[in-house]
Amino acid sequence: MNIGCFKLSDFTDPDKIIEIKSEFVDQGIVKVSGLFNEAQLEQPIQDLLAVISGWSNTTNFPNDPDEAFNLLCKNNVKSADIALRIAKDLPSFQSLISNQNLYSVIGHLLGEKHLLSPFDWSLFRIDGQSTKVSHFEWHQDYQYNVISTNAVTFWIALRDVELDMGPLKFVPKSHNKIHAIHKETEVEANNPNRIRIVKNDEFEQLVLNQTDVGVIKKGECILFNTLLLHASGINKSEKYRWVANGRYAPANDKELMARDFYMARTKYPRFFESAHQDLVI
Ligand SMILES: O=C(O)CCC(=O)C(=O)O
Repeated sequence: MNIGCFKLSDFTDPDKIIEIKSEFVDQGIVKVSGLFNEAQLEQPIQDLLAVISGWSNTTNFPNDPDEAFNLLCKNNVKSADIALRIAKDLPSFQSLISNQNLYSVIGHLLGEKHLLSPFDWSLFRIDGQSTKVSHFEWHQDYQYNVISTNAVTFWIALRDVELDMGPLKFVPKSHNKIHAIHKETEVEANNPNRIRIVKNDEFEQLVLNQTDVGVIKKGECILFNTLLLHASGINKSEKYRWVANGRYAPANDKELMARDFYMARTKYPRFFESAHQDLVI
C-alpha cells in the first residue's frame, strides 16, 4: 500500500485522529473514504452532460459520460477545455467541494476550525487520451496558489480510477520545503505547466522515491500537503478519469493574514514571483 487509508468514521475516535494526523504530517498525504454520498458525486457529472448536450447541438447525445465526453472532444478539442470551465461553475460541483465532511476532516488534519477555500483553485478534471493538455508535470501546488504553506489539496474520484488511468504520482515526505521555480517570461494562464520547478540534483534525488496513489475508488478522496511534489499519471485507457479537486487552508494563517489575505488568483497568476523573489531563478 502506497498511502495511508482511513474512513470518515475514524474521525470520531480521538486516538485514531492522532494516528491520521501523524501519518499526514509524516507522509504528506492520506486517503479518506466515506465523505460523499452517491448523489453528491453523480450530480456534477449529470449537470455537466446536460449543459454540454444542449451546447453541442447533437441529437442522441450519449448518456454515458465517457462516450459523451469523447464525442465532444472528437467534434472539437477546444470544446473539452470549455466544458471544464463550465463544470467548475456548476452549483452541484461547488456544493461537492464545499461538503461538510470534507471540511471537517481537513479541519482535523490541520487542527483548525475556520478554513478558506479559494474557488479559483478548484478543478473539475476529465483526463483521457484526447485531453493531454491537462497533464501536470512534477510541481508543488503552493507556487500556483500561494495560499499557505500548510494548505491541503483534496482530490476526489468521481469515477473509479484504475491503474491504467493515470493514478496521481507523488513523492512521499517531500513536503518540507518550497522548491525554486524558473522565471517565466510569458504568462499562460491556462497552461497547467506554466510554473516550472527547478530540476536541480536535490529534485532529481527526490523524484527517485516517487510512487503513485494506486487504484482510487469512486468517492475516495486523497488529501495532500500543498508542498508535496506530485504529477499527473498518464491515462492509457479508453476511459476518462473524472476528478474534482481544490484546496483548503486555515483562515488564521499568519503569513496570509499579514498579506491581508492576498494570494495568487486566476487574475494574479504570478504572485509567487513577488512573494518569494529569492525562489525565482
Ligand atoms: O489530477 C492530476 O492529474 C493532477 C492534479 C494536480 O496536480 C493538481 O491539481 O495540482
